[in-house]
Amino acid sequence: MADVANTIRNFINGEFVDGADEFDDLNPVDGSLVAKVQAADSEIVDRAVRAARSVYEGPWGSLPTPQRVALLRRIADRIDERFEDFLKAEIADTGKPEGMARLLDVARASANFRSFADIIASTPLDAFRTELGNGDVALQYAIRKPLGVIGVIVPWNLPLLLLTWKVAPALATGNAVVVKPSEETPATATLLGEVMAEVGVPDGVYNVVHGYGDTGSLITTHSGVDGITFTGESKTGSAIMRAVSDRVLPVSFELGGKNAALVFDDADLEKTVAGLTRSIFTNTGQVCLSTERVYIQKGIFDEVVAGLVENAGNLKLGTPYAEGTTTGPLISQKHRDKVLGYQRLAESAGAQTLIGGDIPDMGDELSDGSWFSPTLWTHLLHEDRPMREEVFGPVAGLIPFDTEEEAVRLANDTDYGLASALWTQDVDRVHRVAPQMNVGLSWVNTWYLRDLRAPFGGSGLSGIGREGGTHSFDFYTEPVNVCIGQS
Ligand code: 6OD
Repeated sequence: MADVANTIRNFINGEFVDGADEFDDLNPVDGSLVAKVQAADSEIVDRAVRAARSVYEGPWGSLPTPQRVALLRRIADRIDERFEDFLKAEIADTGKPEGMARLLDVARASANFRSFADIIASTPLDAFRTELGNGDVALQYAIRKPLGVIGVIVPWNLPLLLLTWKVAPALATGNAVVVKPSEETPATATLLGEVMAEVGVPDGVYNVVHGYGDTGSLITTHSGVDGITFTGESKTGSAIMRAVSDRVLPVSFELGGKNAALVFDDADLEKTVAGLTRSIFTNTGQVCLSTERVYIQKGIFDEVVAGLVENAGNLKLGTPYAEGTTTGPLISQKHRDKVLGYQRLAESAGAQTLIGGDIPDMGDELSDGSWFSPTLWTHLLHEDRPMREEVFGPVAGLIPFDTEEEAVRLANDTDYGLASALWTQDVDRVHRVAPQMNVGLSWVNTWYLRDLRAPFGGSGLSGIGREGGTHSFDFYTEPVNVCIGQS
């Protein structure tokens, strides 16, 4: 098994490249050093973009689809062969429980490549036979050209999963990419560079540059980049939009969420409480889809709250490989301070903290980790900041409601629009309420159930565009409609 490298380098044109500067990659479990990371400066980003453009304009952009499909499948197979390397690297960077990283993060990396290989191999062209009034006909068909060089900027919560979710469709459609992983989680994007080289992806198709937000800006302002796909904070999405506005570049954004769950009094309470627990606390609440607002119909409020408190109390905070660990640390002490700030805000707004709200004592060895206890609040108002702003931690506010109309109004009264979950057994209610939710993902009696062919994304501050299946191709390609008349 390859060790997690002590030095993480940029990957440009098929080679690992030192940076101008270096920064520390820390393990959030105990604050220990995972690696020194070589940061890219403008010269290195420029090399990456030039390498991508050169291979895109060379053979890669016009490689026949079956050859790209074969390469994508080889990438997927090689990720599976190096599964344990990816697992180890992802866990060192994020501190997440091994079971979760195994089942979700790394498994989804190869699934993303396989899925987009299947989809591009089987996606038909749009074609129309147009009948003209004079008896002539025309044939129209739209070919999809790659955008060219795509900047891929991805976050730290599901680093490999979200990276491959974007790189797979980008490569499937013939683009070359310049990736910037989060400074918190640089390892797996770099390992993927090794895989690309091992399976014969042409040099320059996949490039990785490391650094903080200023490195991201070097990508978004580079004149050789043709589009930006980004997952992360809404305010960074706004900054990227400003950066690309002069060139009117296409963007695909999946941003924050302040996702609501609506629990109706006809719900199956056992399944609902289990589902809510998952949707609030999975990945220590660091998923853009996490539920942070729970509206519960008054008649069942106390029972649901009691169930949630019991489940939260049964979560086991611990190190990634320890038996029974369900919940890891937050990504960094800086992020932990932000979550703690919302706890203070909630307290000053009159919240009752039913459980958690503090930094747990994890013992001396883990005292430099970024731990935060699973937390539930009641007695907040819908208007209070902790109920309106994304916290991105293991927290949720629980609020009672009377009527369906009130619940829908409260859920939709937000600047975000990513995901919601209804918990009810009334099918008529499902048909009535699910489409009323102003979100891209309206779950019913489930949460984070994904089919990679389905459209994924949100509206408002939650983003622009949808990725998933052929929806991804709407961003990663530019259609050219060919119209053939009669000669
Ligand atoms: O599962 C996915 O494909 C996906 N895009 C998840 C996004 C999670 C955001 O934190």
